[in-house]
Amino acid sequence: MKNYILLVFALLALATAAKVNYTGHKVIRVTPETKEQLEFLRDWESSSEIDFWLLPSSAGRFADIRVSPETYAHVAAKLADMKMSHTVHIADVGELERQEQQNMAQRIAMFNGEKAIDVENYHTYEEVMAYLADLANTNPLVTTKVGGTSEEGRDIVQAIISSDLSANKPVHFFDCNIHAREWITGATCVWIIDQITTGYGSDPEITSLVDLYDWKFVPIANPDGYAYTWSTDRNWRKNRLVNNGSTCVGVDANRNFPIGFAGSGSSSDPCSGTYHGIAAFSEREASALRDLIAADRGRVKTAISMHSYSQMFLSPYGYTTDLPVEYPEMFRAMEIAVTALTSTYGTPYTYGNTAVTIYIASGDTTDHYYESEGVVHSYTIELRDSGTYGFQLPPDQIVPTAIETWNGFKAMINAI
Ligand code: 0X9
Ligand code: ZN
Repeated sequence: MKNYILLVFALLALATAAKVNYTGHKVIRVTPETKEQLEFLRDWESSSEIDFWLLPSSAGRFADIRVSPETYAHVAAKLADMKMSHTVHIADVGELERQEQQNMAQRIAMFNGEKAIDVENYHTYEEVMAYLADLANTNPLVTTKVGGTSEEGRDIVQAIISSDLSANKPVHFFDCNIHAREWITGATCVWIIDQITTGYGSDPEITSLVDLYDWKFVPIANPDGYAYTWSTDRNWRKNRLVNNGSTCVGVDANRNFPIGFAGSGSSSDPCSGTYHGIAAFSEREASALRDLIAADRGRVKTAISMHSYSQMFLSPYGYTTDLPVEYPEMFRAMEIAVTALTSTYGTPYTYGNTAVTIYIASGDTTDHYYESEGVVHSYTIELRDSGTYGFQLPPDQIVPTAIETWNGFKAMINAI
């Protein structure tokens, strides 16, 4: 018995030791004021392992950078060289992660088992998959479809909610958590799935939304990256591809789509957080989403990619500042969504064309859904918050985030 306890402790110690320790890591905020400073930050992001939590966007708008105790002095000196000052925005990322663990444990303790899973909490890949499998087994509205398999062998699963699959209704398509650390995105998708499936037949609004449309969600579009954020590195963004000829791991699947592939706002350096991969659709996550949305070609009414953080509603294009011909219609839809979202709890959102509102981002989902699949209402939403907690958004914000987001989507869908 004693040996067994020792073994458990040894394993626990090993597991903790194997986890990236963010104690003392800071998130610093820096605002480029000139074109040169902006270009410097963008080049730096695409040619290094420096972890940008918020990518540099435009002059006058801040970027967030995570720095370790070892790299802080070097980063600060480089910024000072470029005549940029910074503020410490998060003093200790490790402390945030500890709080997150504590908050999650508290919520588990509070869970009363009324629902299949505690949709008010964050969950592992396995838990989310078990939840979807259970829904498919018990709820006649729900089926699941495997869009592909990750490098490490995990299924990329789409949950389909339909009251009549043979009717080929218009589709609302969502991809969530393509960026591994953006936990609120998968949690919001799971909460919306729960709302729709439990509300059908009792909530008249939801009943009519299911009678009119098919609803399709990929709650964890990047399973390997997501699993890695639980096991090893809470702040991992990309997938877990072992890149040939580099010691750096991972491709940003949200730069691996063909529209503007390898263009500005994506990196050819495997060490960068925005590495685009060797070719468009080289990544299993990207080809899975390609195939899933192509299966519904001609009937996808809205396609929404869920990201965090920064509270923005963004339309194509990401790869060029040119505006799509339908931009006035997109703008109208975003305005309706954001008005409904913000009127829920007052959470402020900005919205508009991606390349203009934030930054040029080439080869992403939203441009592919619009340009290749012809989905006019194709958007990226950046959920809460605006940087207080960043990716470690406390679990007590899951439900309010999901409620406001869902209100925004419903208002938009009813208006287009
Ligand atoms: O850069 C990204 O991939 C997204 N932001 S994030 O901080 N979550 O990484 C934004 C992509 C926006 N692209 C389009 N709307 N086309
Ligand atoms: Zn993202």
